[in-house]
Amino acid sequence: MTMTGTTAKPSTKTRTKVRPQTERPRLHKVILVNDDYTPREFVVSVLKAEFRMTEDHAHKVMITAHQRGVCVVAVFTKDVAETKATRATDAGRAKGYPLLFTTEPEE
Ligand code: TYC
Repeated sequence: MTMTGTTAKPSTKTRTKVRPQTERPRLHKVILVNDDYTPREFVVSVLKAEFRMTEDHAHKVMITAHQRGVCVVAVFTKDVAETKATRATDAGRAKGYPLLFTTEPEE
């Protein structure tokens, strides 16, 4: 018996990449940016009000941004991070300060 026509050919079947269905959405960092004009105590008050920080934690975050230029405040889903960054930035603007909070996706 001959075996003509039975040679396997490379599969050309496409397949969507398999991955677990348990992946959570990427989180986004809220970043506090230093400036030369916003009073330290005002930065602390915004961190407490908008990010529900204790005085102690808010002071540490403010000092880190003051010394290093930026500090990660917290991580949230994209929508929440953007909303909080906008509200916190607007709180400074309402007082005439250049206080800035930005967001960026986590790696
Ligand atoms: N650098 C400001 C000052 O000396 C205080 C400050 C800290 C402002 C952190 C912004 O993100 C900031 N008054």
